[in-house]
Amino acid sequence: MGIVNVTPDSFSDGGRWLDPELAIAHGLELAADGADILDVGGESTRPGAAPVEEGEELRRIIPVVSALAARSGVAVSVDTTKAAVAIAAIDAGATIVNDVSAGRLDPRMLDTVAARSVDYIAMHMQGEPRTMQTAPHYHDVVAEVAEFLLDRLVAAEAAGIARERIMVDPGIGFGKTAEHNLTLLCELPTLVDALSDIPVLIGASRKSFLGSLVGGADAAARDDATLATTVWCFERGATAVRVHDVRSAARAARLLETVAAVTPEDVFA
Ligand code: PMM
Repeated sequence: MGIVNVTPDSFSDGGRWLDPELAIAHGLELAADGADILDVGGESTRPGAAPVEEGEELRRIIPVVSALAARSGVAVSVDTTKAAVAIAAIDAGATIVNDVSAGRLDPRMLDTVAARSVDYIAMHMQGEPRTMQTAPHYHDVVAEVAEFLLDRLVAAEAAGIARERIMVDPGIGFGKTAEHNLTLLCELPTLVDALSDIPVLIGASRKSFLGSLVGGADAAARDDATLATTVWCFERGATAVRVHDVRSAARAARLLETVAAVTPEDVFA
């Protein structure tokens, strides 16, 4: 999943793609780089971010969703917590709703997704973006995140969203310390097991805990650490990763598939 942030304030690329034409060109490049999904968002969820009003969110993303749905040749997801924005994006061609609130911020979200028969990504977040990094606290972060996601799965299915349309995400960086993020990655197989057959998406790309682990003050310098994380996640049961640098992630995914499919004798014959 390639990230197309049409925001002035996302943490690593805020403002770069605010002009719709630039965002569209960027999305097309990510598709050419090997993205299977383009995730278009108009509201930053970085820690401390202010909420964006619905009209402004629509103004930012709809031209981008419609152009990418028509021209990219890959699926478009809309990164929003608002049912009205999801509806407009679906009408513009999006086929996936990526909801960082897992249906808790807008009571109409789950029904909307069910009625439109699109795919749904439910993410874990402790608190809300404005305050989530103030004092995140867990007794057992892996068990609590798994329990939350299983609860939201029940709610989504109760609303009428088919199970095979649902993907879940532990929400790296959303109400979590660096230690919580690292624990979720270390124990990814436990999380994947607890979620049985539900595909897991991981969004660690350029997040600040990677900088604190490997150094690299600016967000783009975290791409190397992101790539290592991508390989780790794919090897430990993740189905998808949400990344800024699609080219390297897609190459790594291809390599992993090739290595998994052959024996050394095949390679050196
Ligand atoms: N992270 C961000 C935004 N949306 N959606 C999902 N499903 N998972 C994430 O980890 C996630 C997300 C924040 O990162 P950005 O500012 O780079 O988009």
